[in-house]
Amino acid sequence: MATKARETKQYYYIGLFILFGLLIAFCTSVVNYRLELVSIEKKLGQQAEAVFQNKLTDLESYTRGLEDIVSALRDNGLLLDYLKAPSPQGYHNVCRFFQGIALSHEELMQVRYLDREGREVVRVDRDRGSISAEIIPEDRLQDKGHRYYFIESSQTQPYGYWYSRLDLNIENKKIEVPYKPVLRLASPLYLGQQFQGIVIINVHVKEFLQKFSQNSLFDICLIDREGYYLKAHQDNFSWSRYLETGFSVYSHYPEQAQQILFDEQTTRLKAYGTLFVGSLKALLKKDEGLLLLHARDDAVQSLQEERQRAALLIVTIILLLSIPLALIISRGPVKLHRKIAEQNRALSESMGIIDNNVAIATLDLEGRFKEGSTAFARSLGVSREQLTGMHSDRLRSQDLPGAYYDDIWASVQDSEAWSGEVQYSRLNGNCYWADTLILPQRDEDGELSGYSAIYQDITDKKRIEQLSITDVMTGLYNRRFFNVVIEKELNRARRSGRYLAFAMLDVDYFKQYNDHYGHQKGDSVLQEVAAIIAAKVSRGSDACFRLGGEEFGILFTEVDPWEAQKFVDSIRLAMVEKGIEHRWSSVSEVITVSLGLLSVLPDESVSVDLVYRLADEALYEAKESGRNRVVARTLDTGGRRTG
Ligand code: GH3
Ligand code: MG
Ligand code: MG
Repeated sequence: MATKARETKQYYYIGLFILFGLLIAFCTSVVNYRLELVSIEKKLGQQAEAVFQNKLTDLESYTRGLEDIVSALRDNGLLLDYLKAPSPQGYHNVCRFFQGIALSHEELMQVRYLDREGREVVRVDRDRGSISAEIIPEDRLQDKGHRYYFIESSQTQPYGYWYSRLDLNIENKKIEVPYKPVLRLASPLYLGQQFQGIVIINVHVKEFLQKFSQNSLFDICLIDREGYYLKAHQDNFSWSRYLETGFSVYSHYPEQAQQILFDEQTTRLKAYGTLFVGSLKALLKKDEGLLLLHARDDAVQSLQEERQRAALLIVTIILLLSIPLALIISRGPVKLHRKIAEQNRALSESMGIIDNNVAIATLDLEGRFKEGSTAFARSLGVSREQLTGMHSDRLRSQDLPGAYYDDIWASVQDSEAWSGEVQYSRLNGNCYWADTLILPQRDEDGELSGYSAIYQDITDKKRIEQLSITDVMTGLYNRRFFNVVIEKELNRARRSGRYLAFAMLDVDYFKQYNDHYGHQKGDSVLQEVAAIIAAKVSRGSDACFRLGGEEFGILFTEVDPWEAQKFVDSIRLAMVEKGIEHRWSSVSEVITVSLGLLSVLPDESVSVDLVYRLADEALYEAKESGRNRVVARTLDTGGRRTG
């Protein structure tokens, strides 16, 4: 049973430690998760920045490639020769060169040279992906002098480049379907200081934009400065300005739109939660567009999952660590617990032994029992519950004066501890003697708060003691006890300066009584005599003894020898009054007694023997002078004897 309990306790501690580990793991995971959430945004920001820079590079190298094409057309010798000295052969050569260039780049839709008035001079058209490029014959060449691209590009500085807006190709004043996103790039041509015309290419940018807007982490959109989509990751949003679909940052990001469009744009990305915005101003010359990078939900989720997996891993590691750790750590408390349990058991065993065998009790300041041991309750014949709250005065013996107990309490309150043999009365009236130790109890401030008492039952000892000092036949104290008491009383009288009175009593003609009435009747006479003496001697300080045979002793303190004599004589008279027939007595019809009394005011010189002898002499005199009388003597400290 005990082993099982111990094991349970061990599991309890192990469980507790694991729980503790779990709690820590949980807390760190929560903290970690919170931190990770912040770092997800941070990480997204970093990735967006990287993607953005990549895209800028892509765009830059793309436009540089286009510029290279334009510069190759503009600066080539065939065109310059033709302009300096026009000839049909020169024109043909230029056309073939332009055709060659057009065929060399898939995305070129149109390659032209316009003269200073804006008339098309050389024009090569090519359908995207087609293996042929058509040189447009002179009769189909048009005048583009009024078109915005000619006007704007012709005003560009020499060797500079002009970019058109990014828009959809229009064929016969209608947006060509399928949509063809087109970018025009032109450069003016000078001979010396003389403006000659422009070289212009139409680039089909669909494929480039397709690639440009692709990314695994972000949905990438290009918008113009009004917030309309140029190229969106979802095709139906694209070209919203031209198709008038109404899609814009206002419809997709109503809360951030204002900020996105009107915040000052720098080359760095700006974050709006999981949306990042960067400016393409430096590259898209005409379209001061913005690049939107919106973190894809699946990308964010996979980042979060990655974090969750990390958190889970931490929890698992902590758990795995905490189990063996818990096992190791819990050993200490388990051992400690066992030790404490063992000691508790030993202690409660001891307490049980004490409770059952030692009579102890605590009392309040009024003398009421607060608590008492089983042994104490048992010795009083009550239950522990009955004892609690009971006043200790209920244990006072009726045979003793109240002052006897009051004195004890007075000295307990005066001193640190009190001990002594005390006679109590059990609740059923039986006598209970206890060697009593009373200790005051003090509270934290040192104030008296009550008492604790230890009682050792000495009733039996007292009974034996009583027996050893009692005369069996008469119930009075015996001669042996007289010897002890007289010594003490003599000392006490020496200290107090009060008279000690000692009377010796002897039955008159008792031999005759025995002879005629029988020994048994003689015994009962002696018992009667004892009863009469005992009834007279009732004060606590007085005592009477059977000194031997039909001789009795009475010890009492009396201030006045005359009073002492009167008292002793009252005993003699009580004996006569008792009227026990004694026809063989020479002094009376009834039993009479003679008494010798000594009242002594003793000093050191007065011995027990002297007291005894003088009292005996007085008794002898009482006998000699006729019996049934008292002869009194007084001895004061000077040793004077008076009759
Ligand atoms: P006196 O008046 O001089 O004292 O004469 P007395 O006969 O009383 O004196 P004595 O000393 O000669 O006799 C004492 C008698 O007391 C002797 C004895 O038989 C009797 N006696 C002593 N002890 C006991 C006792 O315990 N029981 C009985 N029944 N008699 C006792
Ligand atoms: Mg005698
Ligand atoms: Mg006698």
